[in-house]
Amino acid sequence: MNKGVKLTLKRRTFLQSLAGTLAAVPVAAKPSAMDWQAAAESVRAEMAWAWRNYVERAFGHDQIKPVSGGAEEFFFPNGPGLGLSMVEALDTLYLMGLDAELESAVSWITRNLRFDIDDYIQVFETNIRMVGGLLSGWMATKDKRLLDLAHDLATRLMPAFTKSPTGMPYRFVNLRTGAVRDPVSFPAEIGSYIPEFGTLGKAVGDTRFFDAAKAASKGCFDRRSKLDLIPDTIDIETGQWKSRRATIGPPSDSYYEYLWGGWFLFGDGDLKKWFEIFTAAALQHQAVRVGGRLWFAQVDYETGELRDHHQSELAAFYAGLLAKAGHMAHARDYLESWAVVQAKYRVLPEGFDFRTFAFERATNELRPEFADSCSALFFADRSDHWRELGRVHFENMKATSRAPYGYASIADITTGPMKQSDSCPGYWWAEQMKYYWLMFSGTKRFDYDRHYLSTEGKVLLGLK
Ligand code: DMJ
Repeated sequence: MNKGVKLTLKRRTFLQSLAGTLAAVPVAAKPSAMDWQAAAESVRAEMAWAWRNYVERAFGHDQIKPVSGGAEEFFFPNGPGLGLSMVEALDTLYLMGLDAELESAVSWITRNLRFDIDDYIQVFETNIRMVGGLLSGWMATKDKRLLDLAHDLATRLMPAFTKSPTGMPYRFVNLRTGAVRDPVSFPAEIGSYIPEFGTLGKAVGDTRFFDAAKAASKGCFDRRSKLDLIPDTIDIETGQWKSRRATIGPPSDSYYEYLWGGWFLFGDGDLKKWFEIFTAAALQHQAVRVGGRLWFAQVDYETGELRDHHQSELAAFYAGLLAKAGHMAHARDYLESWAVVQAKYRVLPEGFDFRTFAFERATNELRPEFADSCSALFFADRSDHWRELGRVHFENMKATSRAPYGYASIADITTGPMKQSDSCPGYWWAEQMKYYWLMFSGTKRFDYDRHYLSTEGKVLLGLK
């Protein structure tokens, strides 16, 4: 059994626990007509309902299929399942005071989750989802078995770094043998390790994790152009760029996020400098105004020439990153641009042309980035405006994505009703449900003044 959660439950009755999760911190700067506690309870009720469905129909599998009630795996299509959704959910359950659910998740994980698997796994996704989830789960419960699992898993990822001639990791590693494959990679997949590896390294007293993660990020930084831009594709064996397209969106996005994160968590001055250099370059060369609205375009990394007007939904995270780093004017402007898209379509399209708003992809994979930025701006200035945008996001998601057995991605946002697809990505459990809850609830279990959430929404600092 999970000692950490048991101890937590012993200290509090259920009612104390419930009261303790709500209405503790005055998060709004001024009074508001909105009943935020009711909004928070609605989020919590949806989480508890979705969790019950996952337990009944997909427990231990990576993901529930919310339309049919089946299950599917994310990492290894033919199994084994790694209980991804429950690893993703750990700290969200804790923050919501869903302690019995948390206890059952920890119990399954500690009994069943083992990583001695003779198969290749994607290093980036494994880190942000599984290593990060186990670490924040450990912080929430104090159950050292979760830390041990994170340690074992991250150790199995390490050959992706140590076998690379440049220090930038291979994309896939065999968990049992340490064999590596796929040398053509992307900044996000190369540089999204510092918060998890640094946190783990501190906990187990091993600096090799942080050092490998930082060296990987440096690999991209050192290859920047004279404009301080990097393209989005590279061969990590030769160190040669394989594209000229610089973007703050995918597949580069969390590279920038983690430079800031590494600085914030560990006070590493190099990471701060690299982040500031790249942010100045993005604001100078990629920021574009159309009708007064701010967007971030793709440009040639050496000339700065505009390449296209595509805006990926995933780029919405950048408003939050700008806010965290203190660029509030740009952060506000960029999130307001996204608010216009939300008002127009209810659910953000995966991709569109920012001049015309024409769809490039009319799907939405149950994306959290808009809610992520709403929460980041709300934490920064406590304005109800941002959490109201987040509340609308939540209500729209409820109206369009709620399926018989959980929350579903949208296959087509242009149909009425919107066409759902039979999939619920793991990040749904880690990201938007947590962002809504934190914005609306004022839970005592979170430090609203000093915290760090990873790119996958894992709280690596600030759980109380
Ligand atoms: C999440 O897995 C992470 O936020 C990642 O960095 C990119 N976006 C997805 C969800 O859209």
